[in-house]
Amino acid sequence: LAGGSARYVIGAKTFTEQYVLSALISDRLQAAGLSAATRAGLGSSVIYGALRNGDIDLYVEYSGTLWANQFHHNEQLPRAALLEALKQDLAKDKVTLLGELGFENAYALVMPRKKAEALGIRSIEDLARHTAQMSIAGDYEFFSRPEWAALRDAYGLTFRAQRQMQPDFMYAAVASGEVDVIAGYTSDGLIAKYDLVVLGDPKQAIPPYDAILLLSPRRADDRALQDALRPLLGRIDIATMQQANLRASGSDAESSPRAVARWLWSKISK
Ligand code: PBE
Repeated sequence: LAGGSARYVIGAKTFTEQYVLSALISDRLQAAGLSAATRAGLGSSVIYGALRNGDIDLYVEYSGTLWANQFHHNEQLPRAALLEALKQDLAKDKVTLLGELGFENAYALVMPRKKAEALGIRSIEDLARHTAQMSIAGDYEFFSRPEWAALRDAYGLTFRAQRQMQPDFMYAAVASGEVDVIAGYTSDGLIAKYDLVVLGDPKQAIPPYDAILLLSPRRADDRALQDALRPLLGRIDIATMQQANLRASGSDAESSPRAVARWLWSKISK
């Protein structure tokens, strides 16, 4: 969609959940009589800057992403404490954190359940003893992000091969044995569908990743916008988001981001 005459521009990153959530937001704005357009395909390294500059008006971010990548913190904090600390960073940029959607979408190391059981692997600590013989796949951002460096160094991970993949394809690749481990997303429904297991992170090297709604400085006092968005806050739990993402991974008409966004709204507005 072109941004031309629309009053509000919603930003979206480069994976399925973001297409669904931006469609959900767009529908909510339109239902409130506010015109909206979406600018998709903004990677994590540019989307926050676009919001701060006012090139986009709002988007869904994840707390740990900003914490590690934008504000360069390496301190480990629990979910609520990290959000509080993040608010201070955002306030300096005059960016509004309107609230949480209710679920986390964290990076997690994921592998087939059967293979993990056969090798006695339950945590990343267990995995570390095997990585010299293993390959790992991650999305196009993962291996250049500080979260990966922190994880690799905390556990001494030394994979023999490292591949970048479109996130939707990672699950089938690890299920079929094309790669041994993936850096998956915990809100993806495909983890359960392919009988994969999320490995524990006892050293808490991976931060919490609450999904949060951010508004540009220009929208800090925009009541109409904020009232339209408030019904989304705290309403999307992890099971519901996983179901939505699973629906969106299909290829029929019901799987389009807009169709899934409407399904999601029907679930959370009851
Ligand atoms: N995440 C996990 C990434 C992608 C998946 C939500 C933390 C991010 O967009 O920041």
